[in-house]
Amino acid sequence: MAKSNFEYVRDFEHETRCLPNTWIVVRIDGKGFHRFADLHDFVKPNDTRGLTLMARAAADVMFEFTDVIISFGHSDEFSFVFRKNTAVFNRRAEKLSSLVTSLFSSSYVFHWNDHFPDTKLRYPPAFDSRIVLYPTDENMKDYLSWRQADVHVNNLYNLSFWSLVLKGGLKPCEAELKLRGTLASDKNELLFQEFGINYNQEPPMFRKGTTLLRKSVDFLGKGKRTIVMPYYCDIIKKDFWDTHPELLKQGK
Ligand code: DGT
Ligand code: MG
Ligand code: MG
Ligand code: MG
Ligand code: MG
Repeated sequence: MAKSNFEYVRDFEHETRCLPNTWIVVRIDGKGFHRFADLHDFVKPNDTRGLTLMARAAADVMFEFTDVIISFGHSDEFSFVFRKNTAVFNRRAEKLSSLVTSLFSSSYVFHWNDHFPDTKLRYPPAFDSRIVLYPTDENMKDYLSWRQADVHVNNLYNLSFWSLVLKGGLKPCEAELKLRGTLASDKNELLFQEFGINYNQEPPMFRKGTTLLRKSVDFLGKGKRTIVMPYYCDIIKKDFWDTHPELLKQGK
């Protein structure tokens, strides 16, 4: 068939290929989840229903994209790490980023009722995404450590803040003032002295975020099945990578 006169518009299209031999990280983050969480009565500061729904949607992304070797999330965000030499969609950045995000979003909505059986979804949530490339294993591990360190900082602050507001009767601005300039040790002390909370005994999911790994397990004696397993452990220390040596090997 002859080409139409309009064919030339294709030449305006532009695609970005991710650099070869680099870890590809796609990170999604909920748009305006401050409001979304309020409107849907999320428990403050951590709502187990919301966190497990995020992990459920992330697992769907891992079922679809088998080159994701590890994902990590907390709050309204999740990071997906594709193995260094993945050839999925010829490493086209827009394809990867848009498909991960749209699958994540639709899965979040799809499974909403299972996690929030008594809460009607008030509007369709949206997620943004970005792609970051990391050339070395060390860079990629540091990226994940950075995200987990963020969980710790935010969670300690949010728990202190909401304890002061919800249990201590402080106004939000008073709680903010009280916490300004405090160190982690001060917040630990405040939680313990004023509210009897031992921070280290808070649920690991809240303190450490959710790490999803692919694991091969025996399936009712009918051979091996690969499943996506949640872990709520430290991923900053070297120990994590020693315990799961296959990650960096699969990652190549
Ligand atoms: P953005 O990402 O710039 O569009 O704006 P936000 O509002 O999504 O801000 P972000 O991503 O920095 O922070 C996540 C917000 O989501 C934060 O305000 C608290 C809320 N959120 C996430 N998980 C929970 C939860 O389990 N419980 C409650 N109450 N809020 C949560
Ligand atoms: Mg933000
Ligand atoms: Mg957000
Ligand atoms: Mg966020
Ligand atoms: Mg098409």
